[in-house]
Amino acid sequence: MRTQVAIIGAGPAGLMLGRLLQLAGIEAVILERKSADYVLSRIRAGVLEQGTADLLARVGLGDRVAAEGLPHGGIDMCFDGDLQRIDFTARVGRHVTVYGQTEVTRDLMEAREASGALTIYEAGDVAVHDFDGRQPRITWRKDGIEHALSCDFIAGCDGFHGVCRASVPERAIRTFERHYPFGWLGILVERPPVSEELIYAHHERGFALCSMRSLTRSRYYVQVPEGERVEDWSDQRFWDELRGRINPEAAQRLQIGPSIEKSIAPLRSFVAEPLRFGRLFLAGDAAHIVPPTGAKGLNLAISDVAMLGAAFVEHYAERSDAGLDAYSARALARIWKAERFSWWMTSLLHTFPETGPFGRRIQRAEFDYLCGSVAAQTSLAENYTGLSLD
Ligand code: FAS
Ligand code: PHB
Repeated sequence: MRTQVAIIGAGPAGLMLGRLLQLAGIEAVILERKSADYVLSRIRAGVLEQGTADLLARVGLGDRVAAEGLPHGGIDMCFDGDLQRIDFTARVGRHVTVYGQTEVTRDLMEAREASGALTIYEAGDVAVHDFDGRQPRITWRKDGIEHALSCDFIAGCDGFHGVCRASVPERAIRTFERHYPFGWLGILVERPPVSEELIYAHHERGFALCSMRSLTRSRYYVQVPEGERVEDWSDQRFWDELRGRINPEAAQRLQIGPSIEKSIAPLRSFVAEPLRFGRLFLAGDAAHIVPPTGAKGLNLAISDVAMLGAAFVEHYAERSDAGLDAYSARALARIWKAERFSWWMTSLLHTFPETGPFGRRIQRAEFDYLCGSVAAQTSLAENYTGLSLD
């Protein structure tokens, strides 16, 4: 088998890249180790930057986002019960859209299937070969048979635990990591959201987030120490803890119910440099991880492949490698700004073992400054709704 671009991973990054290439008439095969149902079963992000929603519309997938997505013109920041709304529309003239990552993935999957482009699910033992030469290859096993695919380029869209970054020689890659001593316990519930917009709450007991998937389905999170087990958290224990961390008015309004999904996600900041190794390119979680506090993970994956897709189109359509040569530096410049914002939001809103009394006063002062400064609110709004690609 042969193709122009082999994409490893059918998450949002791989599927969006496949869509961009297919619309440009560039052949791409996606290899995914899990089943399509498994990929869709993962409950992850919930907020689309305006640039992400705009790109979905540009690739012909804007209808359901427009019909079912919830435009949000701001968020509420809460600190020990005090509330401050950040008005995105007034500050930067942009908004975000609440639309689950699962739905983004579903839209991309269905469009790919309708186009007839090849996605190989349940591809076992995927391996990448000779990406530093001129004839990269992919091998994998399926139904007990070994397969091979030669290609011009490999796009590593296989997430944090994927094979692509792991296949790069240690001497050729540098990684940067910040470990957080806590995780997010998340719950999905078929109840109306507690508030029209998201509430990000700091409390001495820990961070909490009130989010949603629709006007009838809500998503909530509480910060938990690392090592916590989800089986130690009954629904009631979760609701009690959430109520104790958000502002009293919201706690009063909270409609609780049986969880339809409950899981703990670890938090980390991670960046690999560079993002190109000969004919192998990394994008999305294969290249970086952000704590979900800034709602950047999914959106960064999409902006990476928007840049990489344009570079592949330039290579094939204009016979120019300027975009491919510039991809790593260009993507990393935006990735690091998102890492900074996600780290800043996490540092402001979470309790850390080493914070201490001085650290908590600094966090309070940061919140008070945010409440009183249009410049600070504009900065938050600019980052949360998404920086430009350049
Ligand atoms: P993904 O991890 O989504 O996709 C990679 C794909 O590659 C997967 O389908 C995987 O099965 C496949 N793969 C892996 N190894 C392979 C191999 N060897 N061969 C073939 N395929 C392979 N972001 C937010 O913005 N907000 C959130 O609230 C949020 N919550 C999250 C919760 C959790 C538990 C996790 C893990 C992440 C969360 N994220 C969140 C971040 C998340 O949304 C990612 O940023 C997003 O999925 C990145 O998309 P991809 O880069 O496509 O990676
Ligand atoms: C979510 O709805 O899952 C969500 C929203 C905003 C975040 C993180 C998660 O920052």
